[in-house]
Amino acid sequence: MLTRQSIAITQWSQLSNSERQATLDRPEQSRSRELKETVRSIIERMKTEGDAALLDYTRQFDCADISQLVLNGEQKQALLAQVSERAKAAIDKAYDNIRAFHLAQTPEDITLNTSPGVRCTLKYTALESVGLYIPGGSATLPSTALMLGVPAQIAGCKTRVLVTPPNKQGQMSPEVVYAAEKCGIGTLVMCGGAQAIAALAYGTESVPKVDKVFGPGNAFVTEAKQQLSQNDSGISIDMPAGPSELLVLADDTANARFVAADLLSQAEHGPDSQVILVTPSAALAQAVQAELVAQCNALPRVDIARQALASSRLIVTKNLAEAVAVTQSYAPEHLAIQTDAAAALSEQLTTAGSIFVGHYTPESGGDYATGTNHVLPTYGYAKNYSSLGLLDFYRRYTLQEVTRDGLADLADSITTLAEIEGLDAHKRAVTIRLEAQEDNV
Ligand code: HSO
Ligand code: ZN
Repeated sequence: MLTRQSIAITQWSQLSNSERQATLDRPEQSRSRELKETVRSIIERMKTEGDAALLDYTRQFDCADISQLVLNGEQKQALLAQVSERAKAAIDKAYDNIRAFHLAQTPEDITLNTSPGVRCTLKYTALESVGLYIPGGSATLPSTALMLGVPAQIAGCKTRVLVTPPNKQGQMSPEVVYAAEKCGIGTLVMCGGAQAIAALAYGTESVPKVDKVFGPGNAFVTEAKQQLSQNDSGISIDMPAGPSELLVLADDTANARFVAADLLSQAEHGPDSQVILVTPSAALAQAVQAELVAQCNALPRVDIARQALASSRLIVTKNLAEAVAVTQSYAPEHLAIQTDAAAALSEQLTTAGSIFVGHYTPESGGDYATGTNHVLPTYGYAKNYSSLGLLDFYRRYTLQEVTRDGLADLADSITTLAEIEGLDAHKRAVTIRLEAQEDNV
């Protein structure tokens, strides 16, 4: 049972600076030495034992006794046959919107002459092979398969591997398979946890090695992504991940029932999710507090939501400007603005993974179907990381082409800088060319 006492209302003006800091601190992430050591040993074993270790870990951690990791055509068809028409229509609609929004992000190469005879080009090339991690656990997430699969498909990454833990019966979610098929993902693998990330990073007999790993996951997955992106495997990762967060910035025009429903939609993700209301209206804070109790106790996932609400906050500020400042410094993964003139206010709010503008824009809209990506920076990383987009599936590189006249024009700059840096061979690479007869090239 959730009671009003379990969700405190905080008056921002009554807090000292250190109390303010503590109020906005994220809950400690469990990155204990023990967890790091467990992940390190899983990675070590995966590196040498491949599929055998992967099957063994799947038995141990997912309680699924499977003998084959990669779905074959027959298995895919059998799972697809279980997807209802209603589920297909929902996934189709979400797919279309996500595709449209990500297609519009297609990058364009740039070529220009920086000076006469000196031509520079910036090119984008799709990553060759990508691994897409879809968490299992308490919810199956076909929406995450779309968020990762659609941009990988548009970019044209040749090898696209989806990994997700099987249920205890050794099955993959039929809806995840349907979403993956729409995105043309060639390889679907039943494995999860740190062992799945290691399989993608090193490759196994049945899992292709990839260049970059995407997707959210639990503490083991996050730690494995971290370790593998720093060791000899050569993979990169999308972003550091943490528990889901929502901050609602609202004034007295907000509907307390809508606000509470939004806060609960993130709270139900996990006990470590964090949800925050920041408002200059004390009356709204009280109404939301009462609504949270009423709505939470009616949810099937009440136990999870209740635990998340215990570390969540309802903050009352002295005015809207202070509410904006609190929001900017917290840098939430999701920010919902439920105020008068929300669109105008959004111009002042930049440090968030994704912003939901106005009373009729629920956060769950972006989780599923508006078209924006739901893989977003958490834990304050919205200050320096971007929300996932099409560009994350490319890498950029540059070209330059210089004519003899162009080189003559650049010569002083290059040779002088080479002298300053004491790098004579650099200087000679220029002078040797300019001294040569043109027909000696
Ligand atoms: N809110 C989650 C994404 C999600 N919600 C998936 C429902 N399904 C993190 O952005
Ligand atoms: Zn969500």
